[in-house]
Amino acid sequence: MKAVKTLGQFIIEKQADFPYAKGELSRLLRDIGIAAKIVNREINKAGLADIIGEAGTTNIQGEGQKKLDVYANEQFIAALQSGGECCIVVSEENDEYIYIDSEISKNAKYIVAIDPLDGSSNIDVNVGVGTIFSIFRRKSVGGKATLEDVLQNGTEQIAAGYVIYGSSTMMVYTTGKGVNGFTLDPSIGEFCLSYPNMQIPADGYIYSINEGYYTHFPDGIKKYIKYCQVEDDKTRRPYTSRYTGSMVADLHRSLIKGGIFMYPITAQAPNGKLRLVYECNPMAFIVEQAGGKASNGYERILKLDVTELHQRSAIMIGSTNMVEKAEEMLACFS
Ligand code: AHM
Ligand code: MG
Repeated sequence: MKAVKTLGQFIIEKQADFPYAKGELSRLLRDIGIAAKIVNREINKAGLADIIGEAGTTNIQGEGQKKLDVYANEQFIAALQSGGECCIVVSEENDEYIYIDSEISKNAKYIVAIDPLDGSSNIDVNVGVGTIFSIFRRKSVGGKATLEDVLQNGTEQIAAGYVIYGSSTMMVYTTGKGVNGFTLDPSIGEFCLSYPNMQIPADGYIYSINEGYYTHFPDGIKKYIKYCQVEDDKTRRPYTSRYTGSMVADLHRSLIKGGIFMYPITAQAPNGKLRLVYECNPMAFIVEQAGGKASNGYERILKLDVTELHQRSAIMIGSTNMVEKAEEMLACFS
């Protein structure tokens, strides 16, 4: 019988990949895993506990927050605060960065960016949602970590991952040495290694974009959508279209089956909708580590300058050949 490998065991084993590691990153990842289990428990009983619906507050982007957004945000921040490895948390749900000022965190060198509940418009209808996280090492030495420590490019990430609360709950993460996926076994309350060394197929046959905004897309994107829909046996077109409204779910599918996820600029969102720090960079790191590609249509996502906490970016991400084809079509119009 094959032994189950838990997330905790795997993290400890992988610490050997970083010869000078003192276990801090491992502890940080473990803390995120624990918070994810707690959030998962609440999500699973959302309808029962009457915690779905609007929280009555708005986040910095002026979007209504769901109660579970607030709950997940508090839970992850609390886990990071009490773990002692993190000096700053930045969250999609908070206007400013949160400096962790406690005795156990005084030597903490990690910064965590988090989208605590991505795709939260799906909660009311019981469709998959997710958590996305990104981890950096602080650059400054001594004194308090600052905003400059937070505004690092995607290439500086030392780990990133997501949790998908779907038909089963999974945590997928990378520390820059490949991507591994763990499925939560509710009977033992542990994430267990289920997708070792995930590789995204270079070609895919599923495209994922909110086509409701079609008339507002740049011409290159319209051309690519038409390309996906044209019949061609050799390239197995027309492709299938799938869009859940949850980037984590749409990208998780692409990671496993191959595909492209796109959120381009639109007339309403001239810089794109998704956030570079909390959504695009961590997902780009994971997908690149799995052998895929992520760009804003012109440049590699991970190379984009990060100048603001809540900066937005267009994104096309997934199977390399699909992303390159979409880039090629955008280039026709620039
Ligand atoms: P959120 O972080 O506020 O939930 O927004 C991000 C989500 C993504 O998961 C998803 O891909 C996108 O917003 C959907 O937006 P739209 O409804 O405009 O297609
Ligand atoms: Mg989000």
